[in-house]
Amino acid sequence: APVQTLDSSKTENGATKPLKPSNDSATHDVAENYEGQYRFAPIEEAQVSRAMIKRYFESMYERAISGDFPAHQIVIVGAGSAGLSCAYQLGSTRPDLKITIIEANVAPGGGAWLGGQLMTPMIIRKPANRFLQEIGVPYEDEGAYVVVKHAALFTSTLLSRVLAMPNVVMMNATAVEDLIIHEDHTGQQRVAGVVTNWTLVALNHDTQSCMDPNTITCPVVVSATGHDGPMGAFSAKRLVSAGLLKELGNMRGLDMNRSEPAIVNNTREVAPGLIMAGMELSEHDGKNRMGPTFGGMIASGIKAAHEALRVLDS
Ligand code: AHZ
Repeated sequence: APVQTLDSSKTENGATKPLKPSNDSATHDVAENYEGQYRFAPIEEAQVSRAMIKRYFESMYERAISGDFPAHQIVIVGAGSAGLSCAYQLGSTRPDLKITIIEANVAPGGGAWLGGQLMTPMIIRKPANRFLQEIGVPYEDEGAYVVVKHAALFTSTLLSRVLAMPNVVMMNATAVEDLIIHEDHTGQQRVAGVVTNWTLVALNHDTQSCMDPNTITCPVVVSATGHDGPMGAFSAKRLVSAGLLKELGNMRGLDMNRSEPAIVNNTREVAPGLIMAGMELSEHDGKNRMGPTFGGMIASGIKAAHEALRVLDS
């Protein structure tokens, strides 16, 4: 029998046949065609291994260093709503830059897979809804704010837009466990990249002998690691222990009206070479939290992209 590949699910004009509920005739067609004769193209196990290894390690090799213009690199730490919004803004406006996202979790998205209290609708205050229009996420308009029917629709759309950009690389399941801090000729300390390890390794430093990390050098790092938690507020805490920040401001209580503009307006270069965005700033500066409303995260991510470009181009 002829080998059937997924291509045989194409119609005569080349379009993919949609999978519809089983009582639909199109599904019966597919089921009948594949009944007992569905075949995959042949493959060797080593091909699968090599296809992944080659691309992953080539990408690690290429991203280890920033490179000369036009290959400048910006590293974003944390793929929550703030980090991903920053990546979108940078990746779409500056295709000449290498944008590298390091995310500690297996699943990128941070806290943006749900609205609040594990409920699904996501609230975004105006005018940040313009970003939804730009990336193509539908919403219900409620006047001062809009509602996306499921937070996962926002996060999955933003992720797909970001990851489709040829200049973006994301390494998830990878933790930033330190910052590279260089001293310039005037004695000023400057963040010059990140120190990474597989997250599973980073979580096991206490149970094994020394497991040294890896590095990525770049002129600008954007840190968007969220508020304090097992991994969060990473750079803010490291700035304190490295002597670049006297003490953590510590996140303050919930006040939606104060917190969202405060986070956006204070998104900035908090130490030479380090831009901070999103809820990590609440720990750095001692600002209020906003709870389940995400416009501030989007706008902070976009502002972080502008700040990163300002530093890069200065
Ligand atoms: O896994 C973390 C998450 O995906 C990741 N991260 C943290 N530390 C890291 C490290 N290396 C690599 N050392 C790290 N990745 O950073 C991401 C942070 O996402 P988030 O959703 O927690 O933060 P955000 O600032 O993008 O969004 C905050 C959303 C919140 S919290 C809040 C409140 O508590 O009141 N309100 C809002 C809207």
